[in-house]
Amino acid sequence: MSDITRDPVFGEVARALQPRAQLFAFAQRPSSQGDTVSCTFRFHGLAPEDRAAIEALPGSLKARGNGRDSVFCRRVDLEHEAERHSALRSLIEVERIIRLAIPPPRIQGVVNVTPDSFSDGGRFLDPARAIEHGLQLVAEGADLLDVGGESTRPGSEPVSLDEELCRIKPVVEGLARATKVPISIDTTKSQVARAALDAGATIVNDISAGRRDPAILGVAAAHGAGYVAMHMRGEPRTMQAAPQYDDVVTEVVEFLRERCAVALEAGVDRTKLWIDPGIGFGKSLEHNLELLRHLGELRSLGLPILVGVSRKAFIGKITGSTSPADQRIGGTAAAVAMAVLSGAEILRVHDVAVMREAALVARAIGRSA
Ligand code: HH2
Repeated sequence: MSDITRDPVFGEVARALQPRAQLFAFAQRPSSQGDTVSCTFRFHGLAPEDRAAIEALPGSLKARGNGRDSVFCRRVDLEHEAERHSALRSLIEVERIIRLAIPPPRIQGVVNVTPDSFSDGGRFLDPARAIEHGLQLVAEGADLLDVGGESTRPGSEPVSLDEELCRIKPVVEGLARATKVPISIDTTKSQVARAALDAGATIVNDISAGRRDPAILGVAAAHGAGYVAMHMRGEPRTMQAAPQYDDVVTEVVEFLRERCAVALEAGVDRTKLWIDPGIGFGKSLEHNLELLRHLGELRSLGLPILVGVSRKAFIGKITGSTSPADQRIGGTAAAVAMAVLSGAEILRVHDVAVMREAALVARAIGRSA
């Protein structure tokens, strides 16, 4: 077995296909006519029309698949110049199809109505200031707003129901009156979700994926609301105490698969269901990087991917900077751009104008004409 990225002919194309495609075999077999190589790519979450387009390519890769993943393989006689060229041409075409499938990014602006959020705690606790801030994010290009009344930063203490209701209700009401941009409510409590949906929110963003208060799923379903299921290991208060995984990517995918099945069972509309790997929620630096590197694997669930990297601690760990969290703008932009290229569709951010720019440029570079 040799590494295709080192092959002079296929290497460049194979590198360009990653991270949206995963090469998992490039076997070389000697034959009487010369060396025959067999290259195999696996693509996650390809839309049926993209898969059909790849299968229809002339002299193309043969496809097999298990319904979620599409596997393409092709045997090439390295001595045979024409065959080498046709294999390369089909890989280039595959790359074009994959790139065209990068979804347009949507920017979700964060409105934290809390005294203790990790990067902007206390700045928007006053409802009028929170509404003003939300409208400023809309002016900067936010496609949706995420209102939250409970900090979930590592080590944070839970907030009482009354306190959370009191924080978010006037803000959701005020924003829903003032803007047509959809509003999500960032909560794990069914009563808070219901109050926010009654006040004009249309999406429930639940970092516990329905485990803290299972009734939240029924509330989202009854309102015909959108629902974000996020992965978290443990609880915010303790989640960063030495999180352990055997294989973080597979475990997150399996967790989300299971929680989405529960949400659908409770009546949540599949077309309004989103998934989120939960960057920073019960994950070490290496776990976060591994998830961002292999974000494409979440596409196997066939649902839009939301990613929240904005200003998070892993960025400070990488840069070694001791500056306050709200200055992690360059690192956030880099992570947003990479997430877009890996297929993230909704980017949850604090700095809307800058991250919208980063996301749009990343997509334009990622797509080939
Ligand atoms: N991150 C935070 C809060 N809610 N929701 C989703 N779906 N995904 C995330 O990554 C996510 C989230 C943490 O960020 P922030 O709201 O700014 O901080 P705090 O929890 O301290 O209020």
